[in-house]
Amino acid sequence: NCLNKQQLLTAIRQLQQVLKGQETRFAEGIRNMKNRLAALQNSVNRVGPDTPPVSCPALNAPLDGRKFGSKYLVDHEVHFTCNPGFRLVGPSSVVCLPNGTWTGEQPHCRDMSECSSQPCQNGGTCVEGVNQYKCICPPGKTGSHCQHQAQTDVNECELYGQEGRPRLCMHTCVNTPGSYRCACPSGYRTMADGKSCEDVDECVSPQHVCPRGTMCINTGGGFQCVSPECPEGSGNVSYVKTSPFQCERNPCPMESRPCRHLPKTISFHYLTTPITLYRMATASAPGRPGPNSLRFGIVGGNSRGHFVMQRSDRQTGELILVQTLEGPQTLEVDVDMSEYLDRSFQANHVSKVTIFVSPYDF
Ligand SMILES: [Ca+2]
Repeated sequence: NCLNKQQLLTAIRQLQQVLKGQETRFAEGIRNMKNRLAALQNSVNRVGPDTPPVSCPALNAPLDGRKFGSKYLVDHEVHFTCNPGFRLVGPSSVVCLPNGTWTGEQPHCRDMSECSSQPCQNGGTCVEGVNQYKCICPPGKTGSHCQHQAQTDVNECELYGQEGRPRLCMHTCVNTPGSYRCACPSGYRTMADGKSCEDVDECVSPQHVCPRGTMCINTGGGFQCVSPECPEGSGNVSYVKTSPFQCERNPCPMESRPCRHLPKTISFHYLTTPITLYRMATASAPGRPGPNSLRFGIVGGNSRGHFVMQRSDRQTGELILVQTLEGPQTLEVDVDMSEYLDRSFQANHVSKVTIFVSPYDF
């Protein structure tokens, strides 16, 4: 049943035509495809800039740790853990944001042994603690990491507080690292030399320190409010206040001897320590002869043993301190001065002296 030559040639021509048709359609298909690609390219170019990325940068597992999650698309999470003996520093999980970034930095794993980072300086020895390490510093070093040069402080207060040495401070010496400072007790201020203490005069302060009707007396370390009162009159004797610190007896009836022996004047004096002394003297009234004899004495108060009254010249008596005073305390002493004319008693005057003794020797 073999084809003859003529039949075979006809079959070959037919097959050639089929192939040519195929070739034409194939070429058409290619052309079509090219046109579509060109159109697509044009439309893509028209869209403009690139659309934002929809995935985040790749992440690595931390050194000495593990990473869970391998999708880096928006809203996907990646988790991290550390191997035993290490702790995570940083977030344990991150999320990919629509802007193509993660919600946090990639964490890392740190050796739980704090001393492994050799935090102690200058040859300090690191000792592991429960939650933190401690540095044991060599001599001459100090600080949490042995980072400071240790100060060798001299306690000036102790040094100069010894017998026979000059005193550094009037009151209290306070040692400070590398130096010292002086402190004053309350009611005193430190003076410009930084060592001496000076009393604060509360009585000159603008706001009223004493209640109405009283007088302010400045004392060492404080102040007192005083209201000197004249003695109550009785019978035909009466006193009148002639100044804030002075009382005078009204004239006595001619024949009243007891009245004449009561003080003609009473004055009030307030002293603060350190006490020098108190002087009492007489002055003659103009046009009238003064007394030609005076007698002084202590007639009252709570401190007779501390003082004596002695004459310093014809007209003056001095109140003299004869015992050491320990403060704080308040002493009162009433000093009397009697005037005589030709050995005949004329009048006497009383000074009521109040002494406020401060607790300090300055
Ligand atoms: Ca004062």
